[in-house]
Amino acid sequence: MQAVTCGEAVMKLLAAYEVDMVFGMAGTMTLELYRGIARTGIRHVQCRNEQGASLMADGYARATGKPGVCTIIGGPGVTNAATGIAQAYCDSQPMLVISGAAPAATHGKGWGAIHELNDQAAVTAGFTAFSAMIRYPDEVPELIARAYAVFRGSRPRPVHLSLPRDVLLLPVEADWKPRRAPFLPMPDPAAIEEAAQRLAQARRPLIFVGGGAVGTRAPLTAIAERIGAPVLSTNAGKGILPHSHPLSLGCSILQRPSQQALAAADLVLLVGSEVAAGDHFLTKLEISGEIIRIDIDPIELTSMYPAAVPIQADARAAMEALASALARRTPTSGRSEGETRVRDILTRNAAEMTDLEKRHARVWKILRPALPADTIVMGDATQVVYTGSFAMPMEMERCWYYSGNYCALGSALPMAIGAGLGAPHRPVIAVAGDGGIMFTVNELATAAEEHLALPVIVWNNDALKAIVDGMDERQIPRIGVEPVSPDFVGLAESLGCHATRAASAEHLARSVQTALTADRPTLIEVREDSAWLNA
Ligand SMILES: Cc1ncc(C[n+]2csc(CCOP(=O)(O)OP(=O)(O)O)c2C)c(N)n1
Ligand SMILES: [Mg+2]
Repeated sequence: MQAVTCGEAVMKLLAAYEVDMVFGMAGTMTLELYRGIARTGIRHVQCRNEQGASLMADGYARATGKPGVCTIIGGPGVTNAATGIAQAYCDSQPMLVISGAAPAATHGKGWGAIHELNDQAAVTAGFTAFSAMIRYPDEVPELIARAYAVFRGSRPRPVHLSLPRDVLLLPVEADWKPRRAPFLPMPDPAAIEEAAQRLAQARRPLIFVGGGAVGTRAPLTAIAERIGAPVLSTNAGKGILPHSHPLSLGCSILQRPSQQALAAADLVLLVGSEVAAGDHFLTKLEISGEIIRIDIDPIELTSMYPAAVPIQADARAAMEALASALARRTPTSGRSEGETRVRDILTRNAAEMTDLEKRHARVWKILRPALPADTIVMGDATQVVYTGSFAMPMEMERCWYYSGNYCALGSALPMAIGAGLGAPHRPVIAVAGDGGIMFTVNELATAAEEHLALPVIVWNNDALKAIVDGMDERQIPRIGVEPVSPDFVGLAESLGCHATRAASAEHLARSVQTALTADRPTLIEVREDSAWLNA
């Protein structure tokens, strides 16, 4: 075998793991990675800032189910990318960050090497499954195999490999090959029997599903219908049970009647969720009944919502086993009782909506019929998205993403770009506030360059409104929460996009539909004070 550089060998190995696209920003320290990108034919998407790269990789992972990959420089490349990596960590998304690093001999010396970052692996250790500084090329195949074991055989989370610029230049003669990832953990049959027994005996059961339960629709539906359990979801679990199902409470955990229903349930089946506060805005949800938890991560099973029946397993296998075990039992509670409870809770949820939430809901009511059912909606941390959690119905899973857990402003646009590139057959839209869009608005240039037919809704209330509301409520003077926004239409046009300001409900619907087939992204500004939103 003819020797290639370590940088090229890394990309060849990633291509063998079926990596077809990377999100990155080149630098002199990572040039050899780019030789590998060129030789393997992997598509390179050039971000405008590494924060965009990591968020695009996250969006790509969500849309494809495959790890999103970043190729970035060390030092500022890594610190810029930190936000997207940390978000993927919070939301259990697979991501492989391949970064450069200063030459190995300079590490820890403080010599002022270019892009010097003291103990770079430690910088990302807190928000990755593992972060390793590679010293010898021979370490690469094992560490990449370990990364894929995390992605495919456990709770997926980001992995960061730092490759010093001198290591990237070293010759590699061996032909590196992918290794098999472990199978997912299967549920203990005794635990499934105990869970089924308890569910059959429950009088007022409730099921709560998160992102880890994606892919469990069939057994979830069977279990819910068998025991008449209302099904509540987190943002990440939205659409696993279709919104139109008579037992679906959707993602309404922000609403008080749904919170009360959860508190009053005598047994809760909690699947694939850490029940993050970003989904309900409370310090802790009240749950008085016992909890049966299914989670791939054993740490979760003893967390702040401890399980009476802790089942460590792949959610799909566990739910299928549970559905079969329940089919052999006669449940205490029936389907019609559950459906009556759901109707009652949804009615009370609707009655408690504020005027502002009704205005937000109107936006979603216009958007829903304008968007195909399989549209991926990437939501930023804006009030219209918080309301969308419960007001935007989803019939399919993996279509609604709001990362309330890490809650980083600016995530929606790059995530939408990554999703659009990863799943070109799927419609994708981004929704961000006037504050949030400014964090990553530069990536409109990336989307334009990639000719993405991406509608980008900017919900403009001339404020960091969520914080304004908090200050007003606590009678704190409004400091630093009413930034002057640019002319969004002019800004987007200068970055190579179409742009418009919605002038009516019909105009908004039409603009979104046109944008979904356009030759470039379209920024659509929607002003909160639009008179037509009052209707
Ligand atoms: C990176 C980051 N910085 C600060 C915050 C705190 N924060 C949460 S919501 C918010 C206001 C966002 O304003 P905008 O995007 O206009 O949405 P709105 O609340 O007005 O709907 C801020 C500053 C955050 N979530 N993320
Ligand atoms: Mg705002």
